[in-house]
Amino acid sequence: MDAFKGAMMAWIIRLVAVLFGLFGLAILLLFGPGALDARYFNPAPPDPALEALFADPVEPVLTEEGLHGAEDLEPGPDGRLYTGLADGRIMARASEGGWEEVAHTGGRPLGLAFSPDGALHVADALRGLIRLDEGGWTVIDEPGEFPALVFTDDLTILEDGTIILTDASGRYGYGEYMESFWEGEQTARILAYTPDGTRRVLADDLAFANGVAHDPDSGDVFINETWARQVHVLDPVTGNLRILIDGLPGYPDNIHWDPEENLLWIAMPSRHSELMEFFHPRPLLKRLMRRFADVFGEPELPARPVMGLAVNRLGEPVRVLYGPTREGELGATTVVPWQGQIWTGGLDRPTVDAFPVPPRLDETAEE
Ligand SMILES: [Ca+2]
Repeated sequence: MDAFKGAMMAWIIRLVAVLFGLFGLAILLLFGPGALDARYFNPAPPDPALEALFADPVEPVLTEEGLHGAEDLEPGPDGRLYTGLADGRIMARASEGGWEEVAHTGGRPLGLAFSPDGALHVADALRGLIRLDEGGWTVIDEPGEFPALVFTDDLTILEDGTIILTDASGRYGYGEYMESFWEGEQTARILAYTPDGTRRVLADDLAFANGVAHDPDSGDVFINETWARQVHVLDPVTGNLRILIDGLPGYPDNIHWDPEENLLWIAMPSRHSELMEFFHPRPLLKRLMRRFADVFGEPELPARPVMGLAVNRLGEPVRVLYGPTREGELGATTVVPWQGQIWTGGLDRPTVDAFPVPPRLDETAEE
């Protein structure tokens, strides 16, 4: 009997040791060195009615080469179309065609905007918020460690000269956006710079605030949260946010106000990832998934066709731009109407493309 008791005790001790070992391993995987700092994040699922709009792809009518990384396109006060490239060049295109280098930021230009006095301003991921004058570039706000600018992304300039800027993350800079996405971190800020030199945080704790634009007639400022797949209307005085459109089928990047039609064009460089969004509200599981991906490779990313959605002031869809899905191609981060066509470029696309203006959804419905 004593021999049996002894064997039983030894067995229990081994079981407890194994359980402790497994528990220790789980703690190490979840919280040990290199663990993903996953945050709880639970964005609204894509709206099926919005997803259904992206069904019939159209081909571009123009594809212009040699323009790698045209992250943002911006019509200038001189009638030309402007963009910044991955190598730092600022390019301009006249309506009759042909791109010309007009400046070089020495960094990585992302969002472009012109102030009421006609000066080009750039949200440069490496140089911060900069302005081009006759004498060259002036740095308005430098990048650095948070609370300095970390991921200077996009800007719009109001009629009174106030610059509204997005800093997409307080934790990750340019080239690290997938880390921000994995974590589901929400440290983006909207900053306002008034002409008297005051810098103010208008809104913070956002899930990768990226595109910003404004409607000069209503004074509304629009900003988006890329990971939350939503666009907000921002009060530029109080910083108050209200949702303009939610449940987008992809991750919004740059947005552009079209004053001729009073529409906000939203570029979505990627469809939403069902896998990642399953894990976002389950941070412990996501930490384990990150370990799994470290060993077995990254999960496949969703398709990245050109996707643009134009909505009115009520957030109702009015026009949809949907390009072909091509193997290995990355999506469009900017979708802008210019000279009777819709122009697109992308953070990591080699070309700038022009598409025919898609029909209005309200007209299609009446047919
Ligand atoms: Ca952007």
